[in-house]
Amino acid sequence: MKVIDLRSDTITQPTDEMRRAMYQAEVGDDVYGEDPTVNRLEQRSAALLGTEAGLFTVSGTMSNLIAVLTHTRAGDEVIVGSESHILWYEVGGASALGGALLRTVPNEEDGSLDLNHVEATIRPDDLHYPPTALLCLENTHNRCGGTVIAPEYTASACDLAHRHGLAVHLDGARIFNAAVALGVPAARLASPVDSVCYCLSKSLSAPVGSVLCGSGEFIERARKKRKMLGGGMRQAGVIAAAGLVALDTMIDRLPVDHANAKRLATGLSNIPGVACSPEKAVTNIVMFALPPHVPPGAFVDRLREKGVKLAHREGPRFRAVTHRMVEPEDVDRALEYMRNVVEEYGSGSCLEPQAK
Ligand code: TLP
Repeated sequence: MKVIDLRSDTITQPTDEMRRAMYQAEVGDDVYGEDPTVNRLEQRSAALLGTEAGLFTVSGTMSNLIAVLTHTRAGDEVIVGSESHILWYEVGGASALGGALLRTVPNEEDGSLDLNHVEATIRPDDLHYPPTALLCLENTHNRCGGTVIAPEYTASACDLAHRHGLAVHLDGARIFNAAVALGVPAARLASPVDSVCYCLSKSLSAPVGSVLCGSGEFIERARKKRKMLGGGMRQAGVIAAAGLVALDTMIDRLPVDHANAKRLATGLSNIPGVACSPEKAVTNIVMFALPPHVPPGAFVDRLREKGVKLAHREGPRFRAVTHRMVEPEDVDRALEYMRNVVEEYGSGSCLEPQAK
């Protein structure tokens, strides 16, 4: 029986075409700038995001960390959303390795930050204060449920930040999902920011990698930070080749994942007691909450026994992510199992599954 893995789009595996390209990749030592396949991926990425240059990195986490290290000095303050990936899931690297103070502004439901709140958070010039140097945005927004922020918002946020002398970094791990959902080129979402990264190994299905993009001068400095972190990868064309195939073949199919997420969210909203808003599932991430009487751990275990893997968030909250390896019939099967497990726990009168 096929395992339906809804934990993340990071679990997607390379296609045959990617594996062939990896085998045939022309390579060189990328630390000398001599890997033609990496160079092509970096140039292609920069062109897609409308920037001057790109830098191939190991992961989204490394791209975000390099961005923080390049934009700031130790002791600078960085404004991030309260639900941002940088804050929650990057092991505090910006602080531990970059000496950055992460200052949070609450994320709005759509993943944006209230710009009045951002402005009030920027430190004035005062002997006692650390300088605020960077604002980080995220699009699509992971913890907000794959939500998208419009180019107009990003432009206003950048205007504000630049007026106060801050740089702006966009964590665009899933920026192509956002671009497809909004019907705009990814370059439009990235054009006002000072740096942007996207991931090849999520909904684009490549096995490894992320690309950080920005001005030529920024990327030159970022390249040195990557080397400092041990991220100089030598014959990295072997993995960059899969990234190039991902850009050629995976962006146009993202609407399929979005339709599957909508199908899943709609089905979940029809299970009595489950809280899910289909209108919020605009890309490939679905957030939902179980009724209070269904124990989250048992829910995960029961579904796993049936071949469905899910990511538990906090309390009753769950995340399900659609991707290339999930078909509409998988969504329907997962929904059927989820409904069965919720129904086994009855309507909340007891904590154990009711006997059949
Ligand atoms: N997110 C992963 C986990 O770390 C939670 C996932 O399964 O969604 N920015 C954003 C918005 C991300 O969602 C992720 C990955 C990253 C950065 C980091 O990318 P990697 O995992 O390549 O370091």
